[in-house]
Amino acid sequence: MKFNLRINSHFIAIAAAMIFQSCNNEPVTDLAKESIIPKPVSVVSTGKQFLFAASTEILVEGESTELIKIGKYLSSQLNDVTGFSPKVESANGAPKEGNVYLVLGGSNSNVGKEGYELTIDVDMITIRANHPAGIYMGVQTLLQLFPTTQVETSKDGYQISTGTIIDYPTYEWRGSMLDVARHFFSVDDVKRYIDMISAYKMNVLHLGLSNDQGWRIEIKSWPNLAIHGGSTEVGGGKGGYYTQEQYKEIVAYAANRYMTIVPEIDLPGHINSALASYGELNSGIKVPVEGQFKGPMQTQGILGGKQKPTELYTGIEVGFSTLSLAKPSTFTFVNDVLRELAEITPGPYLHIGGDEAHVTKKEDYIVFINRFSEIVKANGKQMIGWEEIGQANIDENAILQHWSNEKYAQEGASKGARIIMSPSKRVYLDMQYDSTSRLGLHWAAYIEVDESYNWDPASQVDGIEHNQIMGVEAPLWTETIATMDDIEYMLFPRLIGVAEIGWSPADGRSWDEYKVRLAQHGVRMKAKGIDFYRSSRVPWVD
Ligand code: TNX
Repeated sequence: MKFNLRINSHFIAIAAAMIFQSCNNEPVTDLAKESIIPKPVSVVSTGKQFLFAASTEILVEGESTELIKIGKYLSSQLNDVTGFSPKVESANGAPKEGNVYLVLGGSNSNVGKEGYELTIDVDMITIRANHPAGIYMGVQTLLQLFPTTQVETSKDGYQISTGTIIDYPTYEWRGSMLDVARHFFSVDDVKRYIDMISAYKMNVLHLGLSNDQGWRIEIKSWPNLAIHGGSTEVGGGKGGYYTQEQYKEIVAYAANRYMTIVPEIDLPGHINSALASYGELNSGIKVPVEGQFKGPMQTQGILGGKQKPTELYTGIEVGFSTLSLAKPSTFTFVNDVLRELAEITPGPYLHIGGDEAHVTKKEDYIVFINRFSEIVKANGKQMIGWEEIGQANIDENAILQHWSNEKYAQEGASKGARIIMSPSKRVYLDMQYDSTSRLGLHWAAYIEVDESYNWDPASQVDGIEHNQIMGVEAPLWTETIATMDDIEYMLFPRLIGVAEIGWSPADGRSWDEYKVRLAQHGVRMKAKGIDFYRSSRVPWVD
């Protein structure tokens, strides 16, 4: 009796939702027509519908606490868009009909660590993966099959088109970098950043934790780095830094979203915030007065033969500062900083910067990078550096991030390093969209939305092929970016395209097809309060 009642209420709800859908202009009944980004590897539609109703639960296989955690995340995300509060519990044997089922194991082995199979039948939605990360990625896809806001008439439920999606990433590294040194951003801002990029299946957040203008991470053995070196930012604002506890909170937040935090301390250049904090690191440098390179230069760091800290720097132009091989304190400092950073970073990577060391002699630069590489290794991590590290004695243990000079990238690749693609003309999200953009720089290019989408990592640099490329990363340098709204405007919608480049197969990708899917995501961004750039090249639907 009870069973019948359930079936009946399920049936009535389906009928009601069908009436609703037929009044609606364009109901999607074909799973293959959904605007999923990144585009899945394969979508097969079966033309029916699953009703996601107020009674729908999220069931997980067995007693896995990790699956329960992902289930609770899914439930809270669905609560935002449906108003329902799906219960999350163990399926306790075979899952009951009408529910969402999360299950580990038994999926297609092709899908690897982050892939998944999402099967939507009339009776059940199943996400199956080899690893919890894959379940999480499948959840992101499922969320895109729901509307973005609650529709009054859909209180009876939401129709989800049936079919099967088999999906997995092309590249293991799909990331973004946030420069918190030029302008500081709070822990809550970083968490929002993580959520925004994770919705598009990105799995790396690289944090630029130091630069000439600011030092943003507490180092207990050198406390003045954060206290003094973190006390300002570009333009002279108050800056800030993360305590180690706050940094761990960011790392844990990202880990819950299957995202790795990659911390960067920029060495041996871009180091004024440290030189301003500790006189003993100085051998005397010429610093532009008030940050203006065209104006007078002032010698700092040495006064009357005595080592002095430099002034804090709040300008934009860089390339004037360096650590000194001759100073005994230099490697004590580097060892302490990288050791403390490694201790609070569970991920396998430390990024040592290595870019634009214009006032470091080339022979010194090579000695520096070789030493950093040993120190990173001694701390159990793998070294990442910007492409200039290709000049040093690196090998297949190093990872090189290409941004501008293909020669350095090719040199590093020929030594066996793996490559992260961040070509500045395509994915530097601090570049203006066009000459009228209210924010951003344009030294590399103006980058409209189609230009950041229309390229392929595997054919970007001659001689660097697919199997040497770890993936893609879109940096957001923040010289001109000071608020969360600024971040959102520069990131969106370009970041969505970069996420697709990292995840979806290059074959069959085209801007003309992609822009139509992207257009549907305008509503999604709006619903999440993302202040995005409404490019005229995208046929937005609202
Ligand atoms: C170059 S890219 C830099 C950054 C700047 C950026 C501005 C790189 C490795 N160095 O220090 O913030 O340009 O677009």
